Amino acid sequence: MSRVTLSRYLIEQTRNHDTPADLRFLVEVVARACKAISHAVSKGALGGVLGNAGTDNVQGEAQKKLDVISNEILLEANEWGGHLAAMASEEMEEAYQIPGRYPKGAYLLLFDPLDGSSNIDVNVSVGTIFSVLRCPEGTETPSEASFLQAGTEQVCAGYAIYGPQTMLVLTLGNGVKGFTLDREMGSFVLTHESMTVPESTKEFAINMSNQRHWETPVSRYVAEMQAGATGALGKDYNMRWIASMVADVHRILTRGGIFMYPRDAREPEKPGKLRLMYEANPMSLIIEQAGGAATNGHQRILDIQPESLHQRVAVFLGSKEEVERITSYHHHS
Ligand code: AHM
Ligand code: MG
Repeated sequence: MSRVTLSRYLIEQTRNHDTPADLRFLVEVVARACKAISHAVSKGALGGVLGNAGTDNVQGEAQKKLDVISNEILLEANEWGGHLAAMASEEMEEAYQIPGRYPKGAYLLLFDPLDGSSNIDVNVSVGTIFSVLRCPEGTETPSEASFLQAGTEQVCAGYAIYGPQTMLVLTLGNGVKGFTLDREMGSFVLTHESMTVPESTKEFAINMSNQRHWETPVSRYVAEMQAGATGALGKDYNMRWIASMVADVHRILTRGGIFMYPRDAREPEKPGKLRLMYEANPMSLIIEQAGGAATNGHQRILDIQPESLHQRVAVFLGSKEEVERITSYHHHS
């Protein structure tokens, strides 16, 4: 059987599911940028790309060289094609306007250029997460407000994972497809036709070192999982924490599980560590499209009305049964 490349898949999407041609082009350009990031990441010490850039981003986090390089690659790849009205990134405080010398398009692109970057120097999987929204009609110069749309408005979401293999995982709103990068050919090839999250699981992911800062529902739930087969949940659980959301989510899309980054009492004014618009929303759309669920403990993440570009949110996502359980614990505490 002939191989289905990303390009062919996207053309067939246009033909059979009315995916607009400019959205198709947008995804191709993002995928091309991800190939370039994959190449830079894979060079490691040989490319002189490891270590800190010596700067902080808008969240006050030290930027790695590869955070900055990945951000540049995505901006440069996407600014000239005429498919975007503006971009927003974890690494930039304000929206990035398309330079006046290029035409503007109908979409807004948001991304975390290199998620899990604390893992770069130790050679563990990292990734790029992206989300696509429509630019509100009649917007001359998109402002922060143009981006503040609920996750349900996303027309496309995806991530690239740079691990033993580089993969692109994508949803255009009709299921989740996985493409593996064929490095010799330089193309993404459809290898995972329909990625689904099993409804129940025996695996959880959370940073246990923050246990003393958790709220009651999370403490109760994790204690029940740790109690094992003789406890309230009646089964033995396994735990994994990669500290790279793309890698944790990728595992959940492959064999199920629940991922949690709860609200944290250390910084009460910040509801969680992860960012709503370019981490939680795209991952939630992918997880829901794969049959899983995603909430902030109280409501569906995709229903949250964003209030700012870099807003943080508590995240519980993965196998439906477990996400429903931890959400119900929040409702009854
Ligand atoms: P980043 O976007 O700065 O890399 O931060 C997000 C990452 C996620 O990939 C991961 O789930 C989390 O931070 C790990 O946090 P911690 O180091 O607190 O375990
Ligand atoms: Mg991130």
